[in-house]
Amino acid sequence: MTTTQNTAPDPNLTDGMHIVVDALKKNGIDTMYGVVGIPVTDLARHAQEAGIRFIGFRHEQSAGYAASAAGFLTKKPGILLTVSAPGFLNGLTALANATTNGFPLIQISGSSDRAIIDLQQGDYEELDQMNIAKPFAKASYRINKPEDIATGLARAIRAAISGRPGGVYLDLTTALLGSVVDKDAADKTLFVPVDPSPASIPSPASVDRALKLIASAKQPLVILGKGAAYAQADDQIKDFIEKTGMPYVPMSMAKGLLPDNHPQSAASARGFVLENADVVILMGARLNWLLSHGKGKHWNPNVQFVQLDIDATEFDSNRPIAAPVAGDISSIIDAFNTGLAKTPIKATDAWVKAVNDAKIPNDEKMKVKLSNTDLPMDYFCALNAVKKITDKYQDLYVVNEGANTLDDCRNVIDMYKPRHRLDCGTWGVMGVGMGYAIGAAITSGQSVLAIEGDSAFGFDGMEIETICRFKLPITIVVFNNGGIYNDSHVDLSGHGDPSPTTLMADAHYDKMIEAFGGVPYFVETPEDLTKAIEAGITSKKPTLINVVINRTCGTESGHIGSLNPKVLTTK
Ligand code: ADP
Ligand code: TPW
Ligand code: MG
Repeated sequence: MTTTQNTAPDPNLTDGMHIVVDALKKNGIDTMYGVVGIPVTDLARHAQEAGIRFIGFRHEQSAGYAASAAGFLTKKPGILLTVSAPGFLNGLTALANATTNGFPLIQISGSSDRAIIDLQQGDYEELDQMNIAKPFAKASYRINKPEDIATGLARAIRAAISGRPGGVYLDLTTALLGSVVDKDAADKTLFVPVDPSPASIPSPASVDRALKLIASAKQPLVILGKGAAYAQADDQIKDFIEKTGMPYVPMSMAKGLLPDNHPQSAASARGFVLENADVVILMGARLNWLLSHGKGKHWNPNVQFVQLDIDATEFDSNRPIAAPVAGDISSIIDAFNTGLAKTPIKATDAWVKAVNDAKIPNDEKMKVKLSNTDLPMDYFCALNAVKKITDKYQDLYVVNEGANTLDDCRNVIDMYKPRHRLDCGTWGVMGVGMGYAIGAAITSGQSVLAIEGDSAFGFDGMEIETICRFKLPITIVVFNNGGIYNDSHVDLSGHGDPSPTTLMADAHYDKMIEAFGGVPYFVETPEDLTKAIEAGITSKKPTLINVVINRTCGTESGHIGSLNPKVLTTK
């Protein structure tokens, strides 16, 4: 293949940008998320012309979150397109977040002239992007030659979706994008990788060891993680859990894998089951901070773990795993379901009863909290109003971020469908809300309800313009308690500055969406909140509901105050 300078249109010629688009299309990529500028503006135009949707954002970070949500929901890598240097860096947080959460994402970025970058001679938007991306990505590649475009994309796709999914960086230089080559020769380079996410079959010995350990348990427990949700093995998992009768607890993004109102859900007896389970089956869930690393007072000191994970390096990361099973969840659960004939497993009546008994007082306490109707509303009062809608419209996608807004919502709002809840995830990151909501709306076409703290919403609030521009069926609820965690009202500055946690409690976030033609609501009562949400999700019109929340009821750091270093306290 010969490379020449840019020339006038000639049907026998093509260029780097068109080859990229052709390669994406051939690989079934139907949507790109991003922000354009030099050198990728025409790449987005060509993609659109070729029938790939281009969802243009106001900030690359949100575009990256949207693409990674699409990746998690569909098992196909989401595509983020960014410009060089600052655009690339704005997207990098989303790339790192995707890697941390195990969401398949490919960030494709234009970059400047290699020769000038390498000698640091000050090119326009000069940055050594490929090397900077490496610690934040599963893989980081640069394509330098037009004949390597299809190979580069195939490598990126394989890295994003094989094994533990994650973020991949793909660097496209300006010279590559602008290179002009023979079209026939370029077409011949295109290909689709065969079986890019191969099944990973567990060894029979590991399956046998795991089933025997579970069968020996007196008080077994399943913990479902977002790896299990991602695996799309919903029916097999349900079958295994129902056949064995074991109680289970879903991690937040595994909620709905089995409906939260399933009789075997032990979510409301979480403390009790963690303290008492003698064998815990981690199904696509890591023993990270979200599970207190499997150690300490929250856990039965004699607990043994069975861990099902596609990434064998995960085992023993926090404590010894008695029965590791390496493989993909679908293949493992198939093997488990078959193995039950030889090694039957059935949770005992005594254990099931103990778990059910432990749920009763907690369910009662929750009922009392939800019945509070004092104004201004606290989180539970407001969430009870939201729950009326989420229980009625069970297909609704729910996006959720904040501190109290996150923790209380996770506990109150039941999910009924797999992969319908997206939240702050492994990092507890703020600013994912609008991106995740857009990714969910674009991939599903269904209504999305984003339940946002007022601080969380502020990180990416400008994306409501994107939501309105694309007329997406997204209803945003902003729980406005005037601050991060709460409005502590303490002025330690001595000259009238707001406190570090204070935001504007009297703000009208609803007015923001008016600017773009969306539907605004300002609500102060649970009745009005329920009505506004129902109107929003059934009309499918972009809607923003500012909910006045009691300024003092939130706790600092939500439910993870224990992780907050406090040594010498201030006033
Ligand atoms: P959660 O936050 O819900 O507890 P994590 O993100 O900590 O979940 O853990 C998910 C785990 O699932 C990761 O260790 C990842 O390697 C694993 N995983 C992801 N996809 C699959 C799959 N298809 N099969 C098996 N394990 C998977
Ligand atoms: C990227 C730190 C954790 S929770 C939170 C912040 C800023 C906001 C909590 O206030 P919000 O919710 O959303 O109003 P509520 O209901 O408790 O009042 N920057 C990033 N990520 C994180 N996690 C932070 C800062 C933080
Ligand atoms: Mg708040």
